[in-house]
Amino acid sequence: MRKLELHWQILIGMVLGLVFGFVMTYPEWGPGFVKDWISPFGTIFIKLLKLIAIPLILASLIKGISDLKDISKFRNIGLRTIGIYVTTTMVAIILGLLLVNILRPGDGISEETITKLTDTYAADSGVVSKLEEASRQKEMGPLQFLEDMVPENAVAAMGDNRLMLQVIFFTIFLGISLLLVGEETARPLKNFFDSLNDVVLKMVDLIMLIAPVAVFALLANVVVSSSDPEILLALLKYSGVVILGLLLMVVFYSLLVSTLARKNPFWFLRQLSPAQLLAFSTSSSAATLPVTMERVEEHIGVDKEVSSFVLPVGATINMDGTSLYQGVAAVFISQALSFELPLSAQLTIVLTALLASIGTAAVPGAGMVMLVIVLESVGFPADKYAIGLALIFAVDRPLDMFRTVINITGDATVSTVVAKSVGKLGKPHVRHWDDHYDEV
Ligand code: DAS
Repeated sequence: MRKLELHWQILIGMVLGLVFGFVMTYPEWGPGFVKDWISPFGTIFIKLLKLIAIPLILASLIKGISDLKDISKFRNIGLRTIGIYVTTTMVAIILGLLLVNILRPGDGISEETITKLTDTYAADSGVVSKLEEASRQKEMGPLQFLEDMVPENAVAAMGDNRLMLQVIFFTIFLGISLLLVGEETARPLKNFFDSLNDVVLKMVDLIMLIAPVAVFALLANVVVSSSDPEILLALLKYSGVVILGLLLMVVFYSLLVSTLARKNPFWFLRQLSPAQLLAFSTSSSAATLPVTMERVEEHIGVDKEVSSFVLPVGATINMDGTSLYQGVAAVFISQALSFELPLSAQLTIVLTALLASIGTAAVPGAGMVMLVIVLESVGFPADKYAIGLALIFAVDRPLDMFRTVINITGDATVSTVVAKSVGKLGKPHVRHWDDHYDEV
């Protein structure tokens, strides 16, 4: 029998994980069993993916830059990338604000629901830790993110996934210097990174062998840790607005892929789907990055000279799903607590949600931390932050899964569009039965 394609294997693992998780919510011992004996397999999988993210960025970015031959091309790719990233994030935020103002999900929240949510979550350790992290972020100066980009110790930076931007900074610095010393001198180092790149991509393939089991464990754990149905029902409209916005972002990306990259958007989304399913299961762009890179390079045909820069940078600073969510959540909380936001405040949200999504770490739940920065920017009363986060905490993890899918889909879309614009979008290395449908 033809081996099931990767995305079908992952999808089956996810569905079985959801079913198993629901079944395990009934027996008293169920949730504990899942957390103790099932969930670790998901955690191990995420750790394996993060383990190879840094070596993969290092190898593919060095190879990508050194293959460029001259620096002006790299500058060209960099400027186009940042420009399109900012544009797609602005579109996401404005789309989110339009939907939340038209559909007004916060108006229907009853007083007793607000009280129940506040009593349940305002003092929850998850909310408290996010508030503490947000206040640390607020203390930083406007150029702190630039300062943080420069590592003091390259090896230490590679030891911590949250410092991915520092690894990217160091690697670009090394890659450009490699270009400047001339081909002869650079050759041994270039050969080393070329072969390291191929070896690490093989490691991605090996790790993906356990993906179906891992996503089973991850989804089962999400289900047993989710909140009670009544609360979820109260937040259904809010969740619906976020998910509707995220789905409309997929339509937007499909338009970009078909008009600017001249690729069939259905073919594009199919090739990307294993990375999207992993993003959904892990809620982490950083953990998904190695698979996003492998899918974009090997299955969509984006040249490494583009993907090796655009995707790692995108995983850290381009979070369209998160920025849309922050726009919707900020206005939803204001509506629910009757704190009216004039149009000027909503325009402020466009800017602060853009900056907040750039500052959001590529790890689960980070988007909610930066939401406080957005709330503060529109003068939301500080003594109500905990209540505000409590209102949306119950559905934050499921929504994080959806917005992370959009985060990586946006990155893959921009890398494909930029590659096409600089003539670096070729035929996929890995042939698929439906590849002849790729051109529009
Ligand atoms: N989970 C984050 C990511 O990895 C996004 C978020 O928290 O909003 O993309």
